[in-house]
Amino acid sequence: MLDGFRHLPAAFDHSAQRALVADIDAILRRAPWYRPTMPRTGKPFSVEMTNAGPLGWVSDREGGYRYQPTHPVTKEPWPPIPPALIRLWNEVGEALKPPQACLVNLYRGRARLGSHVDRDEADLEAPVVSVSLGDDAIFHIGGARRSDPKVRLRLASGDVVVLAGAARLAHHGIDRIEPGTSHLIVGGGRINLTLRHVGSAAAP
Ligand code: MD6
Ligand code: FE
Repeated sequence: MLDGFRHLPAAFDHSAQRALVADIDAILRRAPWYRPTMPRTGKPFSVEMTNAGPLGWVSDREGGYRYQPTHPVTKEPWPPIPPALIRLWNEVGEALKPPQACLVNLYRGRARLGSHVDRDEADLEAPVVSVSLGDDAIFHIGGARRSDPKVRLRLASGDVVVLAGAARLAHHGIDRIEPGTSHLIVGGGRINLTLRHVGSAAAP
């Protein structure tokens, strides 16, 4: 069931985590947090988001889930993906298909991310690679069907998750974060960086 799922605990040590937080601060100066809304209902996400890379993942009531080259509020291009994340991709991702989008998720308080499949990419073959920073999170992953049995695991700061093979289209999400388990992020909370190759149809 979880063929292609990899959890690499502590892939980034504390100083590498601090360097990633500095990279995120630089991204935020050009592409501030915004709160996406659900397609059709317009219900706000509990997670705030921004992106880096030629494309960014966005969602709103009118346009739904999609990739676009500009920030939905500032209308500016997304800043580049930090080199440390390109290196991570080249180590654990698909070297022939570069990462085109780095989604940055911020969880504070009771923020969560419901069970979903990452399938807004034109190319669903390349793996999806993520890095967790800050507070621990309870992550779940199941199978191709929403009703498939799920396993839960704790993602800590510096952990990397890879969804490849069969796990690429598995349902997964964040049940909750555990506030106060890390002091990495000023103001507390958790940041997850998700790297994706989007594919030709959506490329700029
Ligand atoms: C999160 N992660 O950890 C949400 N998706 O905050 C994801 O949705 C995710 O960690 C695809 C691959 C890895 C992930
Ligand atoms: Fe996901």
